[in-house]
Amino acid sequence: MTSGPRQQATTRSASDLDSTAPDATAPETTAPSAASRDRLADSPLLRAARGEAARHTPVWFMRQAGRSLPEYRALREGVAMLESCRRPDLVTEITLQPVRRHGVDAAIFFSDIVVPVAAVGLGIDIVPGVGPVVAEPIRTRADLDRLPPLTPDLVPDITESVRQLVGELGDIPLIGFAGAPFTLASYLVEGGPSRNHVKTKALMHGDPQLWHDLCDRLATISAAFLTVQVEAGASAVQLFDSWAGALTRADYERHVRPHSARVLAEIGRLGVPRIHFGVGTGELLESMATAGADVIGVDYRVNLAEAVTRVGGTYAVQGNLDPALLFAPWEVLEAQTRRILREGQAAPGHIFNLGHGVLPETDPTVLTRLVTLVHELTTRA
Ligand code: 1CP
Repeated sequence: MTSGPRQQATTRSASDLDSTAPDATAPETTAPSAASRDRLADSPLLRAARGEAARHTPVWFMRQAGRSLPEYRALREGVAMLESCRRPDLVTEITLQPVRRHGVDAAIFFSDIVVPVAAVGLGIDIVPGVGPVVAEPIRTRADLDRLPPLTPDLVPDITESVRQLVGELGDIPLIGFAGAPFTLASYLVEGGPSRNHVKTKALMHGDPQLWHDLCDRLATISAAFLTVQVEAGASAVQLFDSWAGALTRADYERHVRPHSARVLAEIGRLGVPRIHFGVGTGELLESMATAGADVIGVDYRVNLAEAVTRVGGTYAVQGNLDPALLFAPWEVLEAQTRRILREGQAAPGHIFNLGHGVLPETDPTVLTRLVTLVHELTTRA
């Protein structure tokens, strides 16, 4: 286990918890102290997400937990992906691994976008080397009955994992997440990962009412999954519409945005910052920005300065280093990081991240070095 500044933070938060323990009725309802809550609200990630100046530019990485870490691979040995997402001991440890190792400014809840649809009873598995695979895809009106609402009693383990994590993390924010309706629908309609989303688009255009009803059910499930995480203590959320970049702007606005907007509106009532991200969404950024998030995630194909302009200069942005550049010489990586940090200054807030997830072959020591660089370059006196 790598020691570092986050080690200290974990120790400090653990003692916070100890100090409140005598008043608590049960360990899982132990509330953090007011001082700890203030430190969390003042964390670089939450400040940047609210568009406020932070003591340094916060940095975390999509897919920071996972196969790039040998300690993750060791823990996952012999445990199926979906099972690992439902075991609080594993979820807590896997979520904390990159925080300890890299000193990132946020943890992202270890789960998967298909966990809530599996929890409502849909037959779905995550096949190694493939991704989510649905035994019987959703393609007819009758199939919608297989997507009932997600109620908290179906995911008590998620509540338990988040509570455990928040206790361990102290003043480091936990980002909860869910898949947006379009990206979830693509897996459910296609039956698995898809390059061209052919069946999904055929349904969207061939039976718009069924499409909307399907997305409506998925929006209800996603909003409920995020609500469970926030109510258990997640202090920000990210809505992943990973494959929205496959759509024209007109189709996105008509068939997709209203459903993502409903998820984001429901979470808005809980008062946590909302990040919205998709891949290949350069042409959609302006439309995505009006879906209701506070922070717009930018994929690596768009120059960050251009992205800030496209979203109107009023939203905080997150991104957007090309994950493939983690394999390039350090000087290249450093120059690109400096450029992105400079360009991010045009936005009210900037959260440094990759433009998509960490690739499994990535050398984790490069990620740690990158976190140090971002902090060094942006720490304010
Ligand atoms: O055994 C393994 O390690 C399987 C790989 C893996 C992991 C580590 C999968 C299968 N899911 C996850 C965890 C995961 N999934 C996280 C938490 C880890 C972190 O970020 O630190 C998150 C946020 C997700 C979200 C997710 N799952 C998305 C949205 C983010 C993105 O990358 O765009 C998507 C599209 C999925 C589906 C999925 N799950 C797994 C895979 C390989 C895929 C993609 C398949 C495809 O290409 O369609």
